[in-house]
Amino acid sequence: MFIREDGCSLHIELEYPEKRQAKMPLVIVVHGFTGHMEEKHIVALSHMLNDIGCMTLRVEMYGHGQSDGEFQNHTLYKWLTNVTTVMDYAKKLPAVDRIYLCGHSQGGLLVMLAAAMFSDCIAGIIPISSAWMIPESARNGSLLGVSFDPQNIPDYLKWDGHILSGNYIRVAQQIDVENTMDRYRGPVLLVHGTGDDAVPFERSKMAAERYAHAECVLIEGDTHCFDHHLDQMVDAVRT
Ligand code: FER
Repeated sequence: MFIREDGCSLHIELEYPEKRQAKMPLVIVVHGFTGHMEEKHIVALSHMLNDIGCMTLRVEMYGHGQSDGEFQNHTLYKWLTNVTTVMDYAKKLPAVDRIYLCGHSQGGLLVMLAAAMFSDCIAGIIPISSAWMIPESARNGSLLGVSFDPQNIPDYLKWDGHILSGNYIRVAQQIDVENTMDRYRGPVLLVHGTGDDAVPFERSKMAAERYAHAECVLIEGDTHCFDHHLDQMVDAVRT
C-alpha cells in the first residue's frame, strides 16, 4: 500500500505474524542506497521477525522502489522526513505495543539518525552493514569511489551509469552522526559482514563502542548484502 507525505506517495508493506496477538512489537525495515523492499536480505529479516511474533513494516524511501521521487534527487533529509511520516503511521496502528527501527546500509545510517529524533518512541534500533561513514566521506570528498572537491560540490555525481545530485552531498556533509549516537541511550544491535567491501565492518565496531547500550555481531567473511551467510545475519537479529 501507499501512504502520503505532502505530495509524495511512499510505498509500504505491513505484515503480521501468523498468530496475531492483541498487542505486538512492530519492526520498521528500511533498504539501503539504490535498494528496495524486495531485496532478499530485507525480505528475510522481515519474515523471520513475523515468525517470532513481530509485525513488520517494510518501507521504500524517496526515490527508491515504488515510492515517488527521482533517485538522483534523494537526500538524507528527504529520507529523514519520510521516517517522520512512517512513524506517524506506525504509532497509530492499534496492535503495536513498541516500535523497533531496522535498516540496511544507508538505511542503517538512517535508523541511527532517526533514533536520536525518536528516542522517546522506539524500543531499539538494528543497523545492518551501517553506512554511517557517508557524512564523513561527503566532507572528505569521496563517495561511491568518485572523488570530488568537498568545498566546490559538483552539480552531479556520476558512477556506473547512475547519477546523483550534488544536493545529496551538500546534505550529507551537514550530518553529525556521532552527536546522534551520543543522544540515543536505548538498545542498539549492529550486524556486519567482515568481507563487506562497500562499508568496512570496523564502522559497526566503532559505533558499538560509542553507543551507551550496544552489541555488535560480526558475520565472518560475509559481504555487504550477506550473499554467503544470510541465515547467520538473520539469526543474529532473531537472537
Ligand atoms: C558510499 C558507500 C556506501 C555511498 C553510499 C553507500 C553515497 C551506501 C551503500 C548502501 O546503502 O548499500 O560511498 O555514497
